[in-house]
Amino acid sequence: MAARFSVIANGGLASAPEEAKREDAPKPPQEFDHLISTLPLNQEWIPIRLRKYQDFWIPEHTLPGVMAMQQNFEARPDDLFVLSYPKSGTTWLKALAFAIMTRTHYSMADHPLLRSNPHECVLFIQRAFSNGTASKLEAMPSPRILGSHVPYSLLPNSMKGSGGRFLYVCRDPKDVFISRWHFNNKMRPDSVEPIPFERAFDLYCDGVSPYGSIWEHVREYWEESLRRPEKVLFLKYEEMLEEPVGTAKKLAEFMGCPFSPEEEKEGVVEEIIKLCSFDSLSKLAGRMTHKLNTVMPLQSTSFFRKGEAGDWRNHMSKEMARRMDAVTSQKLEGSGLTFGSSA
Ligand code: PAP
Repeated sequence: MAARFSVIANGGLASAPEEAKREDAPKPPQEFDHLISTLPLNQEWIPIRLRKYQDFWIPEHTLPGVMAMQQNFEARPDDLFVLSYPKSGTTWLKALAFAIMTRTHYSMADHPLLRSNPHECVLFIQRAFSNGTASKLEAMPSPRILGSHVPYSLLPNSMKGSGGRFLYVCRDPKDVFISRWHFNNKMRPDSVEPIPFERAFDLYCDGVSPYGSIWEHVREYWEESLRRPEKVLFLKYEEMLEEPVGTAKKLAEFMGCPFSPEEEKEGVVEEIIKLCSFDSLSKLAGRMTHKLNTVMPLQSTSFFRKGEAGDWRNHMSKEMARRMDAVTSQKLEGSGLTFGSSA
């Protein structure tokens, strides 16, 4: 069966060091600089500076892109969006969605995911706008697959009303926090002290972390998935780990390209799961191309650490875990959405 989707692997973007050297390198939009400078600022998640914008704390370097995206991004009815709060399983979901959509285009022996970071195969919309490379998105043939960490309420209207489909992945907020903590430390220059763990914990519980309150983020997308289940597929990282085959089939079904009985018999589902697995991608990461963020020094390997559920147990005291669970219960009360508790 021919997959319905065609996707540009590696959006053709130069690597950051090359970009930085070129005088004609794409520039972020400057029209929002003044407005951004007036927004509340938090500088504790070094090296990320956060600005409070429309109730969410957004990384300052991304904000011109988020604002430009809000104004200018034109979604198409057949777009597929991979959406998430950062550190919730984005890289994995991008890999799975990309591999499923394009499965008739590439052989497993010469697959783009063997050499390109999933973030290269599925580009972040806000990053393309902040890098001044949004024209690359427009040039992509339909149907496109694109990603974003932007909260639902901040999305451009064209995305909310486009008829495009959303894949959203969430994860136990305790593990997201631990993953964020490690990730931030990797981004930090050696000369800068890390944010103290307890302080990071307090800020996160108060919703002051990159892309704002995780609870507001997941709640908005969760409610949208209840309103429009045919357009929003809401996934949990922990369930993906437990049920990879069921997840891959659910994704293919939702994306409009279900696995045929022949594909299932031939083991295509298992091949895709293996290609996108943490073991496989983390081993390849050192050799993967990745569009390094122009502001933060990031390696492809930074996106693969442990890839497990429950690592919070190795970092948080019982008291901290109980406190975060209490925030989760309170913030998600009445929504019907729950996460595993520490009890
Ligand atoms: P991003 O928002 O910066 O893209 P994201 O991919 O959402 O990050 O989250 C990274 C987490 O997903 C890491 O979790 P950890 O720190 O607890 O280990 C990373 O290891 C995990 N991860 C990345 N790829 C996979 C994968 N293929 N399978 C399972 N987990 C993965």
